[in-house]
Amino acid sequence: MASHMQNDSSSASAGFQPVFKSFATDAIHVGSEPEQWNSMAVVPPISLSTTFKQHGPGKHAGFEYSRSGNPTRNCLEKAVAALDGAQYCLALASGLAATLTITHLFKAGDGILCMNDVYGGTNRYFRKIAAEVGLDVSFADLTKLEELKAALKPNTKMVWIETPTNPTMKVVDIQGCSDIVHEHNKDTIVVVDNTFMSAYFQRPLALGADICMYSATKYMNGHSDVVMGLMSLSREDLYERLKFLQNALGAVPSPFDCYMCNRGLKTLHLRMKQHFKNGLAAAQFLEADPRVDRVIFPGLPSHPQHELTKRQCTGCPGMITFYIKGKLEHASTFLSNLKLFALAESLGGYESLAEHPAIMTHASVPENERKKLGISDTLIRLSVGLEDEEDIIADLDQALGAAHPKK
Ligand code: P1T
Repeated sequence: MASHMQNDSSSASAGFQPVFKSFATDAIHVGSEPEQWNSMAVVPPISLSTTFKQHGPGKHAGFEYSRSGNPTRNCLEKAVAALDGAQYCLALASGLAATLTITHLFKAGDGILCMNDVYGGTNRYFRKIAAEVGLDVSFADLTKLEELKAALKPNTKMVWIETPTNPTMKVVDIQGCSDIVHEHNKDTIVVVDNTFMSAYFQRPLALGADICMYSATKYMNGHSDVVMGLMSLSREDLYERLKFLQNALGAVPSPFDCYMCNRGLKTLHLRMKQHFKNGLAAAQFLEADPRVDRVIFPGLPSHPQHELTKRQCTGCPGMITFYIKGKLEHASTFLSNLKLFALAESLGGYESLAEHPAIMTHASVPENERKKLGISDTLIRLSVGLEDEEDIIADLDQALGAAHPKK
């Protein structure tokens, strides 16, 4: 792996894998080559045309109709493929559109094994839609490789990993899982939802996964102004089938959104380094605070899979989950009193956000499941943004003060 990487001297990333070689250069240049346009535009134009003139029937210059292919989408897909160390990338209309497009690879009776803690909408899609059209959906704690081994069945066609998980920040061993799954059946695909880590901190394909997918709505775009999904892969047969599905299902993003996301990628490396720095500072502050029960941040030595995180990632994003001391009313008071953090769903933008998973993003997960996973009334999720570290910590401090006033 070392030959693909270069060193990063920042102290936050000490002990983690070195950053991927030429990441920033690729983010800025791959797919944006001026020579592809007659105008030699340095910034890729937004190609809004839905259709493309043909020289003769079936004789086109690479594009026919904007659902099947679009020049601005092409630029984005090339850039993301490079950042994931992949041959190919496909952009979809949302993270969930990417999930459903991938799931359309399968038919009734095929098995899908999913990590038990995943984004609430992913859980809802597999349980309420995929299962109801006849897919055999099951869930297991994939942090335990023995549990994965026991859960694989002869009909298992896809294993769905999210790491770190949303919202309880469990870290799954991608290489360990991929080896077991491919040994069980080399045709069973391993998909990693890489939304939390982004391409900057984790390369699932290099760790044996078949598809790396994202809600690009989060860190990849990074500015909370685009809803989009992405998937990267290197297997040509899978790519051909997924490209067919991208067009045939039609859940594609607009050229404007592709332009925006590609623009966001140009600063991914800078943003992620700062998210890590601010996230670590906030996590350390919370961990030392007596008004907090427990902090879950894979960049802290107290995280149960901190060593694994250092082995498989180049750093950590600004995602922190913590349990506030007390009951639901303490969590509510904390969230209602934040001033710099906005109380809102989503994550991965430049601005700090906070939310209550049990009531907000994971309300669609059945209550007994939420209990088992630890998504309790006192669990709070933070997406630490790029504001000044002191201001972030001061806001957390004053909101904790509101929830637990000094007697
Ligand atoms: O929202 P959309 O772009 O469709 O992506 C869905 C999705 C997929 N995977 C992960 C890990 C996610 O976090 C999400 C969306 N999550 C939120 C909206 C949230 O607040 O957690």
